[in-house]
Amino acid sequence: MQTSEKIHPDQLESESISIYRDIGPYKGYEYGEKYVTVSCEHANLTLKLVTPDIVRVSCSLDGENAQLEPSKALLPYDPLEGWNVIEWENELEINGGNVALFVDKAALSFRVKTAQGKLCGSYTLSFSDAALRCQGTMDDEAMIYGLGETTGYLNKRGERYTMWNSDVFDPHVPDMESLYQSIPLLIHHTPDNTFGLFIDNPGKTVIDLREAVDSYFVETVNGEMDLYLITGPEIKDVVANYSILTGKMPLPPLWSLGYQQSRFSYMNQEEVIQLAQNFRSKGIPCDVIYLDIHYMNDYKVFTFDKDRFPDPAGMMSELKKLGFRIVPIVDPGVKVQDGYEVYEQGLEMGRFCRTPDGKEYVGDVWPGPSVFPDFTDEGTREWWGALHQFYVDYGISGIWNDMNEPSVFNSPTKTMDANVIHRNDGHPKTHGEMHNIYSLLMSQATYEGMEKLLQGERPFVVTRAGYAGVQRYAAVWTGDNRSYWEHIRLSISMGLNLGLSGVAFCGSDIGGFMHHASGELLARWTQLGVFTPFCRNHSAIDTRNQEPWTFDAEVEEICRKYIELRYRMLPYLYSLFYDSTCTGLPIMRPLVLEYPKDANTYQLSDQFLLGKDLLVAPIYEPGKQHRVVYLPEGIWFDYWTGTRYEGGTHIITHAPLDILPLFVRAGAILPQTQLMQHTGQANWQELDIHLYAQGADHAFALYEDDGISDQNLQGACNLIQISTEEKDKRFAIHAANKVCGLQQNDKSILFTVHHLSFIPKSVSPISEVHEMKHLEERSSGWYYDKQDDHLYIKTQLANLQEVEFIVKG
Ligand code: MIG
Repeated sequence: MQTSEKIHPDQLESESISIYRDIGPYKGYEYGEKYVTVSCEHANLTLKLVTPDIVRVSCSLDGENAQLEPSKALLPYDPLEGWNVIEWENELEINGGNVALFVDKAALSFRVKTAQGKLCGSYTLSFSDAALRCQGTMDDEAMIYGLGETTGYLNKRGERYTMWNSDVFDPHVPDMESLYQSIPLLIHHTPDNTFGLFIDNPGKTVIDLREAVDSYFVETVNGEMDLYLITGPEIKDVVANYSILTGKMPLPPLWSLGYQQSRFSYMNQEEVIQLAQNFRSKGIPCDVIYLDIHYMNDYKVFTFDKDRFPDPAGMMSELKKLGFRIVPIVDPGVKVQDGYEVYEQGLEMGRFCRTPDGKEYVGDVWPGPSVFPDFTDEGTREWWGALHQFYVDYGISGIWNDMNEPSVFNSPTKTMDANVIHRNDGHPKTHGEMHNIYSLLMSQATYEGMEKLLQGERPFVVTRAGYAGVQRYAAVWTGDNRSYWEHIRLSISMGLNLGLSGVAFCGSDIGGFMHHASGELLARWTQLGVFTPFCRNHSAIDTRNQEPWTFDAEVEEICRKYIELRYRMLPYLYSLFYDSTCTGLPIMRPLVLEYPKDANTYQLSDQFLLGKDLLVAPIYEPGKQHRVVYLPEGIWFDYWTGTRYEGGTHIITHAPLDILPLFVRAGAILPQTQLMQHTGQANWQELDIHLYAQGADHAFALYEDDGISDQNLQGACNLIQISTEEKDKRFAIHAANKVCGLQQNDKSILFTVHHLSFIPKSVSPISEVHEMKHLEERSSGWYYDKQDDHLYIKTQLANLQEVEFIVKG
């Protein structure tokens, strides 16, 4: 324990003052079809165009060679041609794609402008004995978003981060500079322009937004700086462009969108089966149970403990009958033990990381002294991937990667020694240079291995550590939070910035990992958690149990109600996932993403949008039953009461324990389906499509496929395009059953129109029925319920068919 003595008031730290020098002056330039190199006194800058909207500026102090090798975070690209350089007296004007760089010859700083005349910052490079620094300007009114997984609030101005993946026991505190993930992406947002800066450096990278008021700086320690300037002008453009660089998530299997239950640890197979039966007997939907480290024999990965799990195959078939999947934890550390096959095989094949003297690097983790696969080699990734046959044989298709920073207990740095050599497919680098990407490569090995082994079924991987691009292989959960009310609030801004940083599939341990949940906390956290992309309740050993029924009947009922709501909303949620696989946009969105000109949204860290139609404003303090909600422009309806609000204003909403403040955008199209206890197909035969009138922008593409196979990549999917149109006393609904790569796609659809501004007199071309129950018996017809002001329209929609209904008042 530390006391206040740690402050040492009398020992003012003798701060070594580093002297920074400009890299200039300018010496000359050279250019080819696909690059421009500007050379100067102390460094070279090489410019390449990734797309017309993304310029790469690589700087190397090692004069000659500024042709840096991109890290494996990036998708391969072929630089574009078409550079044009104009030399002015004091400046060099370099034009390429939609971007122009103006390089100041004296300081070698440069300013970036788009062809549309939008300024995208000025950058100055300098260096000291220890670091290479890039200083970027920050406009007065600018917000800085992105930066992946960080504590704090939505806007990162005033903070400082060190990109260095770390396993910290008490990580979710405001002054934590290094968490499990490193995503060095800054999104600079002002009302009239947004642009991004991505720093591709898997080694230690400092990003300081605190020291200066009008600028920030980025520092690397390896004498290289690999920058990608990403133009906007909207935040959505920056996020989409960033996803061109680092990739998009593949569509996960539908079951991984279900509710998931975890604990460190469910100790034996009886407990696991009992847990599954509890969910079913209590009627709380759930798809997945996690196995934490105790399932293993001596914490050896790719084993089951014979006493605790004597019959994993039997357990799996029991769980399958109940509709459950298992996701086991797999850590990178491999126990050093003669006779342990994974260890012996890896040793013999030279798969583990080695120290400079050529010996296996050994560090302590759960299994005791352990060795670590060198995932930087393709051969090792393949080997590791293939080892998952062990799990696949039991019918497992999801894997949980933990401790992959990598965490090492007995090392002073708490990770692998910086001088460990990674073979990196024949281009050796030190661990210090590759630290942050180790986890990404582990997730890649896991994902690609599972993909091969599953033979046509989609894998699911969730990881704790990661680097930019991690979304291509894994979902991300935010690690060891605590059952603190503060961490409910925190999970929102963490999820929002992860989403803006390419990681759409993210979430936090619902109920909190360490510390002890209360019923009220679990109820509030579950209400929020069902609207986060990754929805898993997890808690640590020696903490109070927090499965939904472990408090009282009221809490259980609240958890059930909200988990059920998530299952009903799967068609909406799954379509958002699909959309993200195409656009790279997040699922859980800060309001600023949809309302970028509205300054009221710029610092909103305690409410968010799911897609663009649902606004979620959780309660995150004990005993609270009211909160302020900001509703942006347009008309909004309270999801529960239907109360109508004119947006552009703050409201106070009432939310007793069973109510999550939830608002629907007028114009929204919310497809829902029948409640199920676990996910089946993502080809829903019965759809309840809720239409909210009185709005603008009325279109939604409902995505469907079989939810499990990779046939979606071959076009085995359907899109149902739904749109509405409103004018005076006329409301038109259009639905078209499009692509039809799936064989059977006959639908029974019930539209519910909310908040029509008139009383419907006719709905052509169908006829009215006079009681709701008549609608249930028929295949088509309409019914208007005066009391709740809902218009119900029932129809059948076959393959490739289109329907249109005109409602008139
Ligand atoms: O705390 O595997 O973040 O989710 O339950 C030590 C045991 C290691 C950390 C993970 C947590 C997991 C736990 N692990």
